[in-house]
Amino acid sequence: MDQDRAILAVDIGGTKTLVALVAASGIIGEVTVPTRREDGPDHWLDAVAAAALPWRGQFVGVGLAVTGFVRNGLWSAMNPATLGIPADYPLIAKVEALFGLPAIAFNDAQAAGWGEHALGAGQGHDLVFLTISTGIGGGIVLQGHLLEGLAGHFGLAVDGDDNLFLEDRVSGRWMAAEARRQGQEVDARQVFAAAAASETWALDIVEGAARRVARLCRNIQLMLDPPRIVIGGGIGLANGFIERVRGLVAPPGQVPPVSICRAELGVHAGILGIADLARAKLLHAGG
Ligand code: BMX
Repeated sequence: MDQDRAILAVDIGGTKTLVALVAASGIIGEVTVPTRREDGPDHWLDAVAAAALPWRGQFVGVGLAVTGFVRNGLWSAMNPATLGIPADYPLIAKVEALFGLPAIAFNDAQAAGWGEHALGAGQGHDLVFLTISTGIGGGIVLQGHLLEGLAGHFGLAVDGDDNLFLEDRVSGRWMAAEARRQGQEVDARQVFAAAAASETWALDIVEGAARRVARLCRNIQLMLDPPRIVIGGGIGLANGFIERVRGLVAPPGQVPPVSICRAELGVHAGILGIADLARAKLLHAGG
């Protein structure tokens, strides 16, 4: 029964953590908990274990899609403002000890890119996935292969002469900070609501973020020429954002701009992608 071979799939982002039991047939159950930024990774993993308690004994491995950089089982922040992970945190060793099961970990956007390639908007074709969320993450699938390591960390490209990260001028945290600068104590969701109500201050913020993402899409087209760019993440999927980005992408020369589509798996792209990767890597021997 495919439930016997289910994976505990975990997506740890800078704002929230999604914990799900995923079988080959799809998601069996899921819980979202806040990522308590100030608590640190031991506590984040304890919260994952607590959320997974009802499914104990029902999964055979753990797949982690995490904001930040993972190499050799060690987890670090690229932008500590997105999430303050201590350098070289032994993520795989900790998770394997916590659950007594094998684990794998990928960057969250890379896992989501794989999810969209295998099961979502990519339909088996190459793509670049962008998550516009607490930060901006990216996953690149070229010739059917997911690029690992630093590949796709578009949010850390420096934007302008002041060396600020691109994501620090686009993300949900930036939107809230911009709103605050203009005397509005609101979060990113409320910025979108105010933009939908045609409030000028909010329209300016959303438009500024969309213009930068449009520029990024054009640069990605020039560098990688993927058949499509798939956009997800809380900001990316917010009302009207993708349409705005599409409207702002300048065509590179005389060729049409890259096709930009919405993540079909929505907020589940990361857990579905990491579950698929975990199934391939951890269960392969068992067929
Ligand atoms: C940052 C970086 C990426 C991540 C992206 C989106 C850190 C902690 N994260 O660029 O690894 O993919 O944010 O992350 O350096 P999210 O938390 O917004 O999903």
